[in-house]
Amino acid sequence: MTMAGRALIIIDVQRDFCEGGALPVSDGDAVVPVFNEYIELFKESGLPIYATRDWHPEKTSHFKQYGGLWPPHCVQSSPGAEFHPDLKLPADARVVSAGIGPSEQGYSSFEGRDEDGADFSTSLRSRGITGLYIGGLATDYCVRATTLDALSQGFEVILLTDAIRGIDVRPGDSQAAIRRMVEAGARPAVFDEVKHELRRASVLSAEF
Ligand code: VGL
Repeated sequence: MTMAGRALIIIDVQRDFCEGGALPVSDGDAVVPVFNEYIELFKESGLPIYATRDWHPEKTSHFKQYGGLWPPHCVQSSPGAEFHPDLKLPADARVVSAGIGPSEQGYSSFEGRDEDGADFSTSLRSRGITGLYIGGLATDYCVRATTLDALSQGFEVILLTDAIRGIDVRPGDSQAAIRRMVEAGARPAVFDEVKHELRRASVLSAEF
């Protein structure tokens, strides 16, 4: 098994989805230290890292006051749209923004674009990436939508179950989302499994 072609995908770990934010995900901050370990592991392995973000205009049909479901959150260039301040994103991480248009919901990162304006799928494929290690916020919305799109577009998905948290508008939504993603072909894994996987492929020095 070769690990080339794999990437870490950090979904929407932004201030507004964390404690004190506009749409806080319960225990959302808990993914930050876990991601910091994944980031070290992927950096050490020479594998690319993507961070996606919700990136809405002030007026969007995604927000309650304009017909949507949600309080205003992750408004473009606002403090709430910033990545969590403790997330140690490397300078060369690629950033993908979604939900940019006034009628885009942007749940799936595959509706988003990278800094060069390339859609997410093109951005990944142009780097030869075919396997995605996905985690982030929220399990039952953006993680779910992004994972299902990735699988339907032929990417392999490893779901990082120790680095996801959900909103659970209805109790059980996150558990149902995990079941759905696994049924669709996502393989669940936690940090130690991913670490051993990368090590077995010997892109990682044994002492890491
Ligand atoms: C999200 C609800 C509303 C997410 C975005 O990032 O999962 N959830 N907007």
